[in-house]
Amino acid sequence: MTVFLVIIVLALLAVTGWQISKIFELSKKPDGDTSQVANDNDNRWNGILMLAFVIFLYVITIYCFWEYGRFYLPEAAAEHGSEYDNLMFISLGLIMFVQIITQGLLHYFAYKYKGKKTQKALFYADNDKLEFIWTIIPVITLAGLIIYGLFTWSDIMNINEEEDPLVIEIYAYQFDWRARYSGEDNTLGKANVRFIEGVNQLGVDESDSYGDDDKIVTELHLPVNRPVLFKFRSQDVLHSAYFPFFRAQMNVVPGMITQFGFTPTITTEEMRESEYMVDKVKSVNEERKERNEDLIAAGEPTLDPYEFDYFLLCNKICGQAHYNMQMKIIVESEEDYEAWLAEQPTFASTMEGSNQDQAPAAPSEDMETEEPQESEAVAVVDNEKN
Ligand SMILES: [Cu+2]
Repeated sequence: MTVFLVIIVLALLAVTGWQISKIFELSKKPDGDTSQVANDNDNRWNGILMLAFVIFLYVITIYCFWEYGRFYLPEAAAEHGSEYDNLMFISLGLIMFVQIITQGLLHYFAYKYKGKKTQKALFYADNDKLEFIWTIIPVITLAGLIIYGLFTWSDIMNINEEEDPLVIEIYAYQFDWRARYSGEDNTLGKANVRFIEGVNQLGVDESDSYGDDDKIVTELHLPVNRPVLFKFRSQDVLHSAYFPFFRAQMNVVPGMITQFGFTPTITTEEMRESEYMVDKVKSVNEERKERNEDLIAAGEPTLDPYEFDYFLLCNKICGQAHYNMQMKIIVESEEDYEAWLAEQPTFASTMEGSNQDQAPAAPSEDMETEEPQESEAVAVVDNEKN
Protein backbone atom coordinates (compact mmCIF):
# COMPACT_ATOMS: atom_id res chain seq x y z
CA MET A 1 0.00 0.00 0.00
CA THR A 2 2.83 2.41 0.91
CA VAL A 3 4.51 1.65 -2.41
CA PHE A 4 1.27 2.42 -4.23
CA LEU A 5 0.94 5.78 -2.44
CA VAL A 6 4.56 6.65 -3.19
CA ILE A 7 3.99 5.91 -6.89
CA ILE A 8 0.90 8.16 -6.94
CA VAL A 9 2.76 10.99 -5.20
CA LEU A 10 5.69 10.67 -7.65
CA ALA A 11 3.30 10.69 -10.62
CA LEU A 12 1.53 13.80 -9.30
CA LEU A 13 4.88 15.51 -8.75
CA ALA A 14 5.88 14.71 -12.35
CA VAL A 15 2.60 16.18 -13.67
CA THR A 16 3.14 19.32 -11.56
CA GLY A 17 6.67 19.75 -12.89
CA TRP A 18 5.46 19.39 -16.45
CA GLN A 19 2.67 21.96 -15.94
CA ILE A 20 5.08 24.45 -14.34
CA SER A 21 7.49 24.12 -17.26
CA LYS A 22 4.62 24.85 -19.66
CA ILE A 23 3.70 27.99 -17.72
CA PHE A 24 7.31 29.18 -17.92
CA GLU A 25 7.37 28.60 -21.63
CA LEU A 26 4.15 30.57 -22.16
CA SER A 27 5.36 33.45 -19.99
CA LYS A 28 8.62 33.78 -22.02
CA LYS A 29 8.94 36.86 -24.23
CA PRO A 30 8.80 36.07 -27.96
CA ASP A 31 12.38 36.30 -29.33
CA GLY A 32 12.03 36.37 -33.08
CA ASP A 33 11.55 32.86 -34.47
CA THR A 34 9.19 30.82 -32.27
CA SER A 35 8.03 28.57 -35.09
CA GLN A 36 8.36 24.78 -34.70
CA VAL A 37 9.49 24.51 -38.33
CA ALA A 38 13.25 24.19 -38.85
CA ASN A 39 14.91 27.35 -40.16
CA ASP A 40 18.13 27.71 -42.18
CA ASN A 41 20.26 27.73 -39.05
CA ASP A 42 18.74 24.46 -37.76
CA ASN A 43 19.23 22.86 -41.16
CA ARG A 44 22.86 23.96 -41.35
CA TRP A 45 23.55 22.39 -37.96
CA ASN A 46 21.82 19.17 -38.91
CA GLY A 47 23.84 18.99 -42.12
CA ILE A 48 27.12 19.49 -40.25
CA LEU A 49 26.16 16.87 -37.64
CA MET A 50 25.30 14.32 -40.36
CA LEU A 51 28.74 14.80 -41.91
CA ALA A 52 30.51 14.76 -38.55
CA PHE A 53 28.77 11.51 -37.61
CA VAL A 54 29.98 9.59 -40.67
CA ILE A 55 33.52 10.93 -40.21
CA PHE A 56 33.39 9.77 -36.58
CA LEU A 57 32.24 6.30 -37.73
CA TYR A 58 35.10 5.97 -40.22
CA VAL A 59 37.71 7.18 -37.75
CA ILE A 60 36.55 4.72 -35.11
CA THR A 61 36.52 1.87 -37.68
CA ILE A 62 40.10 2.59 -38.72
CA TYR A 63 41.14 2.85 -35.08
CA CYS A 64 39.55 -0.55 -34.26
CA PHE A 65 41.36 -2.27 -37.13
CA TRP A 66 44.65 -0.69 -36.13
CA GLU A 67 44.31 -1.31 -32.40
CA TYR A 68 42.58 -4.72 -32.33
CA GLY A 69 43.85 -6.23 -35.60
CA ARG A 70 46.40 -8.24 -33.60
CA PHE A 71 43.60 -10.29 -32.01
CA TYR A 72 42.91 -12.18 -35.20
CA LEU A 73 43.31 -15.92 -34.98
CA PRO A 74 46.39 -17.36 -36.70
CA GLU A 75 46.27 -19.53 -39.80
CA ALA A 76 43.64 -22.27 -39.44
CA ALA A 77 44.97 -25.56 -38.06
CA ALA A 78 42.43 -27.73 -39.92
CA GLU A 79 42.07 -28.67 -43.57
CA HIS A 80 38.74 -26.91 -44.16
CA GLY A 81 39.91 -23.78 -42.31
CA SER A 82 41.11 -21.82 -45.33
CA GLU A 83 37.74 -22.31 -47.10
CA TYR A 84 35.98 -21.00 -44.04
CA ASP A 85 38.32 -18.01 -43.69
CA ASN A 86 38.03 -17.14 -47.39
CA LEU A 87 34.25 -17.15 -47.20
CA MET A 88 34.34 -14.85 -44.20
CA PHE A 89 36.92 -12.43 -45.61
CA ILE A 90 35.25 -12.19 -49.04
CA SER A 91 31.81 -11.57 -47.48
CA LEU A 92 33.19 -9.03 -45.00
CA GLY A 93 35.33 -7.29 -47.63
CA LEU A 94 32.40 -6.90 -50.02
CA ILE A 95 30.02 -5.68 -47.34
CA MET A 96 32.57 -3.19 -46.02
CA PHE A 97 33.41 -1.84 -49.47
CA VAL A 98 29.74 -1.19 -50.31
CA GLN A 99 28.94 0.16 -46.86
CA ILE A 100 31.82 2.65 -46.83
CA ILE A 101 30.76 4.12 -50.19
CA THR A 102 26.98 4.18 -49.67
CA GLN A 103 27.10 5.41 -46.08
CA GLY A 104 29.60 8.11 -47.03
CA LEU A 105 27.45 9.30 -49.95
CA LEU A 106 24.27 9.26 -47.87
CA HIS A 107 25.75 11.52 -45.20
CA TYR A 108 27.58 13.74 -47.66
CA PHE A 109 24.40 14.39 -49.66
CA ALA A 110 22.46 15.10 -46.46
CA TYR A 111 25.06 17.79 -45.76
CA LYS A 112 25.36 19.15 -49.30
CA TYR A 113 21.62 19.43 -49.99
CA LYS A 114 20.55 20.63 -46.56
CA GLY A 115 17.35 22.72 -46.52
CA LYS A 116 17.54 26.42 -47.44
CA LYS A 117 14.74 28.97 -47.71
CA THR A 118 15.94 29.95 -51.17
CA GLN A 119 16.13 26.40 -52.50
CA LYS A 120 13.29 24.21 -53.62
CA ALA A 121 13.49 20.41 -53.76
CA LEU A 122 13.30 18.88 -57.21
CA PHE A 123 10.29 16.65 -57.76
CA TYR A 124 11.67 13.51 -59.35
CA ALA A 125 9.07 10.75 -59.57
CA ASP A 126 10.98 7.70 -60.82
CA ASN A 127 13.61 6.37 -63.16
CA ASP A 128 13.23 2.81 -64.40
CA LYS A 129 16.81 2.50 -65.56
CA LEU A 130 18.24 3.56 -62.20
CA GLU A 131 15.89 1.28 -60.27
CA PHE A 132 16.85 -1.63 -62.50
CA ILE A 133 20.55 -1.03 -61.87
CA TRP A 134 20.29 -0.76 -58.10
CA THR A 135 18.13 -3.86 -57.92
CA ILE A 136 20.02 -6.15 -60.25
CA ILE A 137 23.52 -5.49 -58.88
CA PRO A 138 22.67 -6.47 -55.26
CA VAL A 139 20.63 -9.45 -56.52
CA ILE A 140 23.56 -10.86 -58.48
CA THR A 141 26.08 -10.14 -55.71
CA LEU A 142 23.94 -11.64 -52.94
CA ALA A 143 22.99 -14.69 -55.01
CA GLY A 144 26.71 -15.22 -55.70
CA LEU A 145 27.57 -14.95 -52.02
CA ILE A 146 24.76 -17.28 -50.97
CA ILE A 147 25.62 -19.95 -53.55
CA TYR A 148 29.32 -19.72 -52.66
CA GLY A 149 28.37 -19.99 -48.97
CA LEU A 150 26.18 -23.04 -49.57
CA PHE A 151 28.94 -24.85 -51.48
CA THR A 152 31.44 -24.05 -48.72
CA TRP A 153 28.96 -25.17 -46.06
CA SER A 154 28.31 -28.53 -47.69
CA ASP A 155 32.05 -29.02 -48.27
CA ILE A 156 32.76 -28.41 -44.59
CA MET A 157 29.80 -30.32 -43.17
CA ASN A 158 29.93 -33.41 -45.37
CA ILE A 159 31.87 -36.15 -43.69
CA ASN A 160 33.53 -38.61 -45.99
CA GLU A 161 32.97 -41.95 -44.25
CA GLU A 162 35.27 -43.66 -46.78
CA GLU A 163 38.26 -41.83 -45.31
CA ASP A 164 37.71 -43.91 -42.17
CA PRO A 165 37.67 -41.00 -39.72
CA LEU A 166 38.73 -41.51 -36.14
CA VAL A 167 35.50 -41.43 -34.09
CA ILE A 168 35.63 -39.50 -30.82
CA GLU A 169 32.77 -38.55 -28.56
CA ILE A 170 32.87 -35.12 -26.94
CA TYR A 171 30.77 -35.13 -23.81
CA ALA A 172 29.69 -31.86 -22.19
CA TYR A 173 28.34 -31.30 -18.70
CA GLN A 174 28.18 -28.42 -16.27
CA PHE A 175 31.06 -27.48 -16.23
CA ASP A 176 33.61 -29.59 -18.01
CA TRP A 177 34.33 -31.80 -20.99
CA ARG A 178 35.21 -35.45 -21.40
CA ALA A 179 36.40 -37.18 -24.57
CA ARG A 180 35.59 -40.82 -25.34
CA TYR A 181 37.79 -42.59 -27.88
CA SER A 182 36.06 -45.41 -29.68
CA GLY A 183 38.94 -47.89 -29.28
CA GLU A 184 40.19 -50.64 -31.62
CA ASP A 185 36.80 -51.14 -33.31
CA ASN A 186 36.44 -47.36 -33.97
CA THR A 187 32.82 -47.71 -32.81
CA LEU A 188 31.45 -46.02 -29.73
CA GLY A 189 29.46 -48.12 -27.29
CA LYS A 190 25.88 -47.01 -26.66
CA ALA A 191 25.31 -44.57 -23.84
CA ASN A 192 22.41 -43.07 -21.94
CA VAL A 193 22.03 -40.77 -18.96
CA ARG A 194 20.17 -43.62 -17.19
CA PHE A 195 23.46 -45.51 -16.81
CA ILE A 196 25.33 -42.68 -15.12
CA GLU A 197 26.49 -44.07 -11.81
CA GLY A 198 29.75 -43.92 -9.85
CA VAL A 199 32.75 -44.01 -12.18
CA ASN A 200 30.50 -44.49 -15.20
CA GLN A 201 30.30 -40.76 -15.56
CA LEU A 202 29.27 -40.74 -19.21
CA GLY A 203 26.53 -43.35 -18.85
CA VAL A 204 28.13 -45.89 -21.19
CA ASP A 205 25.99 -49.02 -21.59
CA GLU A 206 27.90 -51.88 -19.97
CA SER A 207 25.90 -54.48 -21.90
CA ASP A 208 27.09 -53.11 -25.26
CA SER A 209 30.38 -54.83 -26.12
CA TYR A 210 31.38 -51.97 -28.46
CA GLY A 211 31.87 -49.87 -25.36
CA ASP A 212 34.38 -52.21 -23.67
CA ASP A 213 37.42 -50.81 -25.47
CA ASP A 214 36.24 -47.16 -25.30
CA LYS A 215 38.62 -44.84 -23.49
CA ILE A 216 37.39 -41.87 -21.51
CA VAL A 217 39.90 -39.05 -21.01
CA THR A 218 40.12 -35.46 -19.84
CA GLU A 219 42.51 -34.23 -22.52
CA LEU A 220 41.98 -34.43 -26.28
CA HIS A 221 44.88 -35.85 -28.31
CA LEU A 222 44.59 -35.81 -32.11
CA PRO A 223 46.92 -37.37 -34.68
CA VAL A 224 47.95 -34.80 -37.29
CA ASN A 225 46.53 -35.15 -40.84
CA ARG A 226 44.01 -37.83 -39.88
CA PRO A 227 40.29 -37.04 -40.34
CA VAL A 228 38.42 -37.00 -37.05
CA LEU A 229 34.67 -37.32 -36.60
CA PHE A 230 33.36 -35.83 -33.38
CA LYS A 231 30.04 -36.95 -31.90
CA PHE A 232 28.73 -34.49 -29.36
CA ARG A 233 26.55 -35.34 -26.39
CA SER A 234 25.38 -33.20 -23.46
CA GLN A 235 24.41 -34.38 -20.01
CA ASP A 236 22.40 -31.39 -18.89
CA VAL A 237 21.92 -28.16 -20.82
CA LEU A 238 22.77 -26.71 -24.21
CA HIS A 239 26.54 -26.30 -24.66
CA SER A 240 28.55 -25.44 -27.71
CA ALA A 241 31.83 -27.09 -28.61
CA TYR A 242 34.06 -24.36 -30.00
CA PHE A 243 37.49 -25.11 -31.53
CA PRO A 244 38.62 -21.62 -32.59
CA PHE A 245 42.00 -22.66 -34.01
CA PHE A 246 40.35 -25.32 -36.17
CA ARG A 247 37.48 -23.05 -37.27
CA ALA A 248 34.88 -25.45 -35.93
CA GLN A 249 31.87 -25.08 -33.70
CA MET A 250 28.89 -27.32 -33.02
CA ASN A 251 25.98 -27.13 -30.60
CA VAL A 252 25.94 -29.84 -27.95
CA VAL A 253 22.29 -30.59 -27.30
CA PRO A 254 20.84 -32.74 -24.50
CA GLY A 255 18.88 -35.68 -25.86
CA MET A 256 20.53 -35.83 -29.28
CA ILE A 257 23.89 -36.50 -30.92
CA THR A 258 25.34 -33.81 -33.17
CA GLN A 259 28.51 -34.22 -35.21
CA PHE A 260 31.32 -32.38 -36.93
CA GLY A 261 34.43 -33.65 -38.68
CA PHE A 262 37.77 -32.04 -39.48
CA THR A 263 41.37 -32.92 -40.19
CA PRO A 264 43.97 -31.19 -38.02
CA THR A 265 46.96 -30.09 -40.09
CA ILE A 266 49.28 -28.24 -37.71
CA THR A 267 50.71 -29.93 -34.61
CA THR A 268 50.82 -28.12 -31.28
CA GLU A 269 54.63 -27.93 -31.57
CA GLU A 270 54.49 -26.43 -35.07
CA MET A 271 51.93 -23.86 -33.95
CA ARG A 272 54.11 -22.91 -30.98
CA GLU A 273 57.03 -22.29 -33.35
CA SER A 274 55.02 -20.16 -35.80
CA GLU A 275 55.92 -16.48 -36.01
CA TYR A 276 52.43 -15.43 -34.90
CA MET A 277 52.53 -17.58 -31.78
CA VAL A 278 56.11 -16.71 -30.81
CA ASP A 279 55.16 -13.01 -30.87
CA LYS A 280 51.92 -13.59 -29.01
CA VAL A 281 53.49 -15.71 -26.29
CA LYS A 282 56.24 -13.12 -25.90
CA SER A 283 53.77 -10.28 -25.43
CA VAL A 284 51.62 -12.29 -22.98
CA ASN A 285 54.70 -13.17 -20.94
CA GLU A 286 55.86 -9.56 -20.87
CA GLU A 287 52.47 -8.60 -19.44
CA ARG A 288 52.69 -11.42 -16.89
CA LYS A 289 56.17 -10.28 -15.88
CA GLU A 290 54.88 -6.80 -15.14
CA ARG A 291 51.96 -8.23 -13.23
CA ASN A 292 54.28 -10.50 -11.23
CA GLU A 293 56.24 -7.49 -9.98
CA ASP A 294 53.03 -6.17 -8.42
CA LEU A 295 52.14 -9.62 -7.06
CA ILE A 296 55.58 -10.05 -5.48
CA ALA A 297 55.26 -6.62 -3.91
CA ALA A 298 51.87 -7.64 -2.51
CA GLY A 299 53.30 -10.96 -1.28
CA GLU A 300 50.94 -13.01 -3.44
CA PRO A 301 51.77 -16.09 -5.57
CA THR A 302 53.09 -15.21 -9.03
CA LEU A 303 51.79 -16.27 -12.46
CA ASP A 304 53.52 -19.04 -14.44
CA PRO A 305 54.93 -18.20 -17.85
CA TYR A 306 52.35 -18.77 -20.61
CA GLU A 307 52.75 -21.57 -23.13
CA PHE A 308 50.44 -22.01 -26.09
CA ASP A 309 48.03 -24.93 -26.30
CA TYR A 310 45.01 -25.56 -28.47
CA PHE A 311 41.79 -25.75 -26.52
CA LEU A 312 38.14 -26.61 -26.81
CA LEU A 313 35.79 -24.06 -25.28
CA CYS A 314 32.12 -23.91 -24.45
CA ASN A 315 30.54 -21.14 -26.49
CA LYS A 316 27.05 -21.13 -24.96
CA ILE A 317 26.44 -19.41 -21.66
CA CYS A 318 25.46 -22.59 -19.87
CA GLY A 319 25.64 -21.53 -16.21
CA GLN A 320 27.76 -20.05 -13.44
CA ALA A 321 31.12 -21.66 -14.28
CA HIS A 322 30.63 -21.57 -18.06
CA TYR A 323 33.76 -19.43 -18.49
CA ASN A 324 35.84 -22.22 -17.00
CA MET A 325 34.64 -24.94 -19.34
CA GLN A 326 37.60 -25.81 -21.49
CA MET A 327 39.63 -28.84 -22.52
CA LYS A 328 43.23 -28.92 -23.71
CA ILE A 329 43.82 -30.29 -27.21
CA ILE A 330 47.15 -31.73 -28.30
CA VAL A 331 47.79 -32.32 -31.98
CA GLU A 332 50.77 -34.62 -32.43
CA SER A 333 52.35 -37.22 -34.69
CA GLU A 334 50.58 -40.55 -35.22
CA GLU A 335 53.24 -42.37 -33.12
CA ASP A 336 52.98 -39.98 -30.17
CA TYR A 337 49.21 -40.24 -30.34
CA GLU A 338 49.26 -44.06 -30.38
CA ALA A 339 51.72 -44.13 -27.47
CA TRP A 340 49.51 -41.80 -25.41
CA LEU A 341 46.34 -43.72 -26.24
CA ALA A 342 47.91 -47.06 -25.28
CA GLU A 343 48.44 -45.71 -21.75
CA GLN A 344 44.78 -44.84 -21.24
CA PRO A 345 42.60 -47.43 -19.47
CA THR A 346 39.61 -48.86 -21.30
CA PHE A 347 36.06 -48.45 -20.06
CA ALA A 348 35.83 -52.17 -19.25
CA SER A 349 38.96 -52.08 -17.07
CA THR A 350 37.76 -48.96 -15.27
CA MET A 351 34.42 -50.62 -14.46
CA GLU A 352 36.13 -53.82 -13.38
CA GLY A 353 38.42 -51.83 -11.06
CA SER A 354 35.50 -50.03 -9.48
CA ASN A 355 33.52 -53.28 -9.04
CA GLN A 356 36.47 -55.00 -7.33
CA ASP A 357 37.11 -52.42 -4.67
CA GLN A 358 33.62 -51.71 -3.47
CA ALA A 359 34.91 -49.20 -0.95
CA PRO A 360 32.49 -46.30 -0.70
CA ALA A 361 33.18 -43.64 -3.32
CA ALA A 362 36.15 -45.56 -4.74
CA PRO A 363 37.93 -43.06 -6.97
CA SER A 364 39.32 -44.39 -10.24
CA GLU A 365 42.85 -43.36 -11.22
CA ASP A 366 41.91 -41.58 -14.39
CA MET A 367 38.56 -40.01 -13.73
CA GLU A 368 37.27 -37.58 -11.24
CA THR A 369 34.21 -39.05 -9.66
CA GLU A 370 33.12 -35.87 -8.04
CA GLU A 371 30.53 -34.10 -10.07
CA PRO A 372 29.00 -30.69 -9.65
CA GLN A 373 25.69 -31.07 -7.86
CA GLU A 374 23.73 -29.19 -10.51
CA SER A 375 24.60 -31.70 -13.19
CA GLU A 376 23.44 -34.63 -11.08
CA ALA A 377 20.17 -32.91 -10.46
CA VAL A 378 19.69 -32.21 -14.15
CA ALA A 379 20.62 -35.78 -15.07
CA VAL A 380 17.85 -37.05 -12.84
CA VAL A 381 15.33 -34.72 -14.45
CA ASP A 382 16.51 -35.93 -17.84
CA ASN A 383 15.93 -39.52 -16.77
CA GLU A 384 12.40 -38.82 -15.74
CA LYS A 385 11.65 -37.16 -19.04
CA ASN A 386 12.88 -40.17 -20.96
CU1 LIG B 1 28.82 -25.13 -21.46
